[in-house]
Parts: sequence; C-alpha cells; structure tokens
Amino acid sequence: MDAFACAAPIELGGGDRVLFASDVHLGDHDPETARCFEDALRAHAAHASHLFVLGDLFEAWVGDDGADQVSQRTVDLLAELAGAGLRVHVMRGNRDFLLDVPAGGRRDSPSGSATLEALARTFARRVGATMLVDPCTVVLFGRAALLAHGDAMCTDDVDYLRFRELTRSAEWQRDFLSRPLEERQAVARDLRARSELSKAGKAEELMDVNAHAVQAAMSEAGVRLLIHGHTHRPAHHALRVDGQAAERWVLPDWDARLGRGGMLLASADGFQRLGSWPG
Ligand SMILES: [Mn+2]
Repeated sequence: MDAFACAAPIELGGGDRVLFASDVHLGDHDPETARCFEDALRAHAAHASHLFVLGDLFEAWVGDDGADQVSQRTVDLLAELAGAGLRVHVMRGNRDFLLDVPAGGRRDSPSGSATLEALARTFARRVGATMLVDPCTVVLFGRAALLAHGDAMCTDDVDYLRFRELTRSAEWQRDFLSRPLEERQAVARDLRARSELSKAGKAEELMDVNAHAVQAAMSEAGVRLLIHGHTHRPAHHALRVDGQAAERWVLPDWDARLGRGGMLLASADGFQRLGSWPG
C-alpha cells in the first residue's frame, strides 16, 4: 500500500449523502454499460452531495490526452454534475492508475500533438474533482473509514503486486507518458491481453483480498470500516480487527450485459445499496 494518506482528512456528516462507486470499466468497447452508469449516476447524483469513485472508473487510461469517446463523455458528465454542486472525489484503480498523473515528459513528446494548454487541463481539473491517494482515511458520519481500490490487499497474487510496484514508480510513469499516444495505446492493449491470459490460469482465491492484509490495513489506519472495490464480489462483510467488531463493504462492478452495476449510499441513516447487489 502507499505509505501516505490524504493530506487533509475529508469529513462527511450531517445532511451529506455520499455515493460510492467503482469498477465501472468505462470505454468505447462497452457503450451499453456506459449508458447504464450515466443514467444511474444522473438519477442518484440528484439526491447526493458527494461522489467517491474508488478506482477503475475507466477500463484503461494511457494519459489524460488519450481518453476515448465514452471516457470523454464521462468527464463531461462528471464536470456537469460537479458544476451543479456534487463534490467529486476520484481514486485511481489498477486499470486507470495513470488518471491525472502529471505528464512531465509529455511536453517534449515526439508526437507533438498535445498543446501546452491541453496538457494543463488534466482529468481532475477538467472535472473539478479531487484525486484521492490509495488508501485514504475519511470521517464518515462520525466513524473513521478507510477507502481503497482493493488491489493492494490482494497480496496472494505476488506477480501482480510486483507489476503494481513497477508501474506505480515515478520513473516508469514518466517514461511511459513520454511516449507517443499510439505507442502507449499499444502497450496498454498488450498489458490487458497478458493480464486476461494470466487471470485465466489463476486460482479464484488469488484474485480476492487477503484477510490478513485487510486486517493489517484497517489496524494500521485505526479504522473499523473499510470500503473498497476491485474484486467484483460485492458484499458486506463482518470481521474483527484488533479484537473489535468491524465491517467491510465491497462495491459492485459494472457490466450491463450481465446485469451488474450498483453503488453504495452513505447518509446519517446508514448505508443503502443502490442498483444490483447479490442477495
Ligand atoms: Mn480493479
């Protein structure tokens, strides 16, 4: 896990209505899911004060200059909602870990297509969103809550964690983002294909969070509440952390063809599942 948390703790309470979503995997490859998410977001945002996206909003992100049509529409929608008063917070996932990463090297990019003005308008500025580090702690209706994408707690998958460490280094990201867009897109396609291949040969348990990693993260953060995504196993788990009762929410992933997709709403009344949750 990243060794730092949010610089200024975010406090949610009173009349706040806080939406949590993750793993929408938006992109031109799946317009149907994009439509579902847009409809759900519009409907729920009308009654919400905050939106927290906990990673993998996008299927892939090769730099803020490389958004496909669905992704650009999503940016526009988030910007519209933020403009109307919704406070938008976005965490990077394992698919869109380059979201809003400053592209220092891109100014000298041999592709030469991006203007300085376009480069200054990163994802977060275009949306009017606050980027979150993974993990980060917020105060949620009087309780400290840890928010994470979830992939860093899948500690049984050693190969993936090695890849994660490499691709989260400033050096790797600087090098990658300095390449022409077409080359970055090709690398992303290749990485995705290899990830699908390796997933096919992996045991189910490898791709879930590790119970000890969850407890360690919660213990270290001093929280009894964790909200994350990534595993595509939406659920509400009870567990014990340092001998005390604790809970873990796993957010739904989105896939219109499979009828999957949902959000979690936190308010003074507690938690409410929105959309399609199992059980
Ligand atoms: Mn993920």
